[in-house]
Amino acid sequence: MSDGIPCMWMRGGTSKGAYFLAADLPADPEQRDALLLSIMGSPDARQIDGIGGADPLTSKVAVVKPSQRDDADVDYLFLQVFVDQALVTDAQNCGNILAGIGPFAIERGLVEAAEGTTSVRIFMQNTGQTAIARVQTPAKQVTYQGAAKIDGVPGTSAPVAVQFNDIAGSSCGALLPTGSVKDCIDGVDVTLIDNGMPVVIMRAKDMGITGRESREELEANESLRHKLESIRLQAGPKMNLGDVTKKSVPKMTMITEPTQGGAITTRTFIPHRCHASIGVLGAVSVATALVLPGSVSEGLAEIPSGESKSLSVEHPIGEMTVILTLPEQGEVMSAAILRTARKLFDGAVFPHQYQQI
Ligand code: NQM
Repeated sequence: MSDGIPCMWMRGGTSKGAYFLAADLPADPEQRDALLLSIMGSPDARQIDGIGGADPLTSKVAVVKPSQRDDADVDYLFLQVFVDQALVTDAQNCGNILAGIGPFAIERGLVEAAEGTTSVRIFMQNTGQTAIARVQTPAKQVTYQGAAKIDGVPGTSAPVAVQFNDIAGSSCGALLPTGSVKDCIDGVDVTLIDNGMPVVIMRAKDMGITGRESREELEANESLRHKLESIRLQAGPKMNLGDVTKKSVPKMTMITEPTQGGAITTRTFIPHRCHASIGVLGAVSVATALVLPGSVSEGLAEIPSGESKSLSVEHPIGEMTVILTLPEQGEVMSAAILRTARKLFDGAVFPHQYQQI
């Protein structure tokens, strides 16, 4: 402990987190979670005594190890460390932190770099599915420099293309866990969907907002937050997620017509803070709902034609493009997104003390 714990601090997409090798953390989940709370500085709204950034989007952890599976190179476990509660949850996946897994695995010697581009097959332990990340490795070294731009991150970086196959029902067991494309909770029409992330989708106007408000404006809207939480707590069991009181799923996305030439405009609570943009797998689930006849997006979304659909999901600070391939009507076979990642710091982290949870 006096030497600290090896840790790489990385930006993955529009999130930031601590990346660890599984071998460097306690194997016992309770001890591990207590250690991670201490490392991040939780529970404390400012996370002042830890490395967390006082926001759910910067209080994230990736635990990585070599995979024993034939279809994967590494296993990735995502852990959300709550900021102001002594809670660590593995009940959700994270597609943004996922963007840093390929570079991290190569840098730590778990995957050998190829000349040019290295494909890293990642088993996502949280949901039991795999993703393929394509990492730029000129001269067999990871590079973070490049021309790719994603909204929510200033400047440009090397692209990390991430492809997901077969992520429907990742946490809920089915793409539409209630068997229906539209349900009604508290008098509000909802589409309950899971294509990589459990999401409750509602029309913004049904929630009494325009859907174009800023993150700050929405977070200040107490009555909206109350309505969202009531719907979320009822949606959890319907989505086979059980009691979601202490879980960070399902995500709550309110939609309205696109304003920047995209497919839809979104505002998402994750679930108690409003997302600065939108999560990766959250966006994949929302994009998927857009192509399902009868979902709450009907009449709002702009859908391009063709088998491979590029769907721009607008969010408070730009957009995220999701490419869906639908070989058969209504059946989404694969999803792909473009992300970037960057190593920010590599060293050792010194937890203050283990906290009891
Ligand atoms: O949906 C935030 C993020 C995420 C999750 C959240 C994510 C995803 O932006 O795959 O990336 O929804 O809690 O990192």
